Amino acid sequence: MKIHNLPQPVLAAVAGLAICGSSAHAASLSLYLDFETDFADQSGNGLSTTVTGSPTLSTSVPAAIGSGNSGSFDGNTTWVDVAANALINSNAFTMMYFVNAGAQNGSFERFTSRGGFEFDTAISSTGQLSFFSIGASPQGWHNSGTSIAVDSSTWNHIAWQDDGTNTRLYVNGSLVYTQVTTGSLSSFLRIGAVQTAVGAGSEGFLGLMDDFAWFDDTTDPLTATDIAFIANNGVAAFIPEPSSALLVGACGIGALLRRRRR
Ligand SMILES: [Ca+2]
Repeated sequence: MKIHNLPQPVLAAVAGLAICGSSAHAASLSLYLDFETDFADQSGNGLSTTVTGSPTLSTSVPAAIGSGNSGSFDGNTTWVDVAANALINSNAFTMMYFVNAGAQNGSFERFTSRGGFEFDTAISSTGQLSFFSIGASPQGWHNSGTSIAVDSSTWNHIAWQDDGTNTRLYVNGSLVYTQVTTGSLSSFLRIGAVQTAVGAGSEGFLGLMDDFAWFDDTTDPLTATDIAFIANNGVAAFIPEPSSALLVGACGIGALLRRRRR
């Protein structure tokens, strides 16, 4: 069957996929927490998550998303563990989230951590975005030389992209820092706390998070344009849900209508 013989709704869906350009990236989405109704993986891959404590849902969300809920972590007793999984171990990946960090909570308030200090991301006590690098060389915190401070009283989109050689930091869609790193990932991922024992003042995340996503960049890495798009529109706008034929169709129909108006 030739493509122009397809029924209109199918054509619209095909056009939507092609024009929205998201089908390839849907395949590379390894893990996605949208914090709408719970703290489970919404990527479709069914990665196992375990909630500790009682993180809550907040109606405060990034302007880029505009509605729904975010996850609220208390800094001491609440976090979400994602069990070790090959889908979050690739050498090339992008991990991203919106955060509203609020007041600092310890030296390196962890947005995320991995078992064995494989890779931690945080905000320092002086409000600088920081990460504990992947692998053994050069291992340690990277923050003091970067002076990448964010306004912790509001929402910011933070993306960490690693191509196997460099870790790059994007803030609100702009590349702000690059650091050579080596090493690999294999352990569990923790969202909202340091991977070791936590307690009062022990560097957990005190604030709000929304649209946490992990992309496997092995075959189709996110571009700077992709990252900026998500920072401005959220993950769901970048990757329509596979089951949302209506949304995909609407995207395609919208594009067709725009074409006809020209
Ligand atoms: Ca949300």
